[in-house]
Amino acid sequence: MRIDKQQIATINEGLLTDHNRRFANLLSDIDNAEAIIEKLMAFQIGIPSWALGAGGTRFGRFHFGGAPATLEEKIEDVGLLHALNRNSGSISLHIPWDIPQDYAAIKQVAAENEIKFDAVNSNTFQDQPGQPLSYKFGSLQNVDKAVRKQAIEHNIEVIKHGVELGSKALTVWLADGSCFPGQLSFRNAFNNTLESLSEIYSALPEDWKVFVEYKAFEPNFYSTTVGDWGQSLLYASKLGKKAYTLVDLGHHLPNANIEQIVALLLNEGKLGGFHFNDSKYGDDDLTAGSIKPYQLFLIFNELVDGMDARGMNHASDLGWMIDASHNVKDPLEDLLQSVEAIMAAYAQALLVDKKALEEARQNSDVAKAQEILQNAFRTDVRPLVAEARRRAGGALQPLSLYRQLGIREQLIKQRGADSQTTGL
Ligand code: PSV
Ligand code: MN
Ligand code: MN
Repeated sequence: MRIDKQQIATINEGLLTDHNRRFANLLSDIDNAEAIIEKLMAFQIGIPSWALGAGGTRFGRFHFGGAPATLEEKIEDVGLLHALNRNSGSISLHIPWDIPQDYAAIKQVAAENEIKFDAVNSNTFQDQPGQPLSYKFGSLQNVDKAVRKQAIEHNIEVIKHGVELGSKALTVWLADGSCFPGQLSFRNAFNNTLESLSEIYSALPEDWKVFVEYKAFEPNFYSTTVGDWGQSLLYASKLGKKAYTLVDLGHHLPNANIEQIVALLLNEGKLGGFHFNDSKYGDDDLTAGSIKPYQLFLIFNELVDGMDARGMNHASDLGWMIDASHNVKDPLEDLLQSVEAIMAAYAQALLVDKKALEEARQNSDVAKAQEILQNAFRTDVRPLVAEARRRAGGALQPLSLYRQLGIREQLIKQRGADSQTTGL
């Protein structure tokens, strides 16, 4: 199904008086609104194909109606999100959860929905049916060269799928590590992983990047072979200029200062991609901005500052993706909320008075520096984000429009109340 642009415009009409009032109020407080709106309109966040099906935890998965059963339907779902907010213009595929069969047909559906293909993700953290060798004791780190070879070949296969679809990056997340002291040699695990990654790196097309995602824990609980940003940076530096670190917000030890990590990675020119989500305890994969919105803002503040310092294009020079899941929400509603939260944090970061902040820092005026950041954070930027969406042809209120149009009900009618998502 597709949402008609005219439908969106008509419903926006009815909301315009209120919106204009709120927007005008906000405008009287800020002076760079037009520049911010332009940036917000350009910003696109990749939607993970795996967040469109039934989420869950290892304790169970709860079904919802109208779930996308094929890759084409997942792309259509991202198309719905993009039609509503105009900031979800790409999909990130996880292979083999999604195996593109007919490239031309898939690209056609993507084009009809104005969707591009973001980074492709390999999967060597599960054994697939019929797979000759097991990843139980790791993949790229494995003591057995044959297992490493199988994992390398899988990654090269994923790159090939990505090339066909027009992706420009491979994300490698490894579950590799150990559960108990003594289980492995840290040095051998690192060296094997580096050697394997180098082989994958050699298979990258000229204009591709590889993102090395780190994670401190889970499913291995004693050590992870790409366990933190230092280890990821080490791999990325040794691999070469096409290799970058990917930061997933849920992959740190509790209370890590992620904004500082982001600032330093950017400073080194080694930050490549992002997985947005939120968490209270671990890799909770909750809706972005739902638990720690101030942290999300502080991260964006460093992103904007660091990217500007390096003359980077906010919209295109980093891979922005969501990596969230949902146990109790309609996945499309959840994703609309995540995108909205990310856009709000970005808008707030664009509001920061950088000159005044620098002055406060030079004068060691700590209270003033804090005030400047908190002023931006406490500004209700929702009318600004809504205005950018409206100008791009999206909905002033995406979530209520989604409900008003009965999109879930229509999907259930079309796909059935018990349609099953492929993969995962
Ligand atoms: C691992 O926890 C991770 O964040 C990686 O990005 C995976 O690709 C994704 O989750 C799978 O759900
Ligand atoms: Mn992730
Ligand atoms: Mn994760």
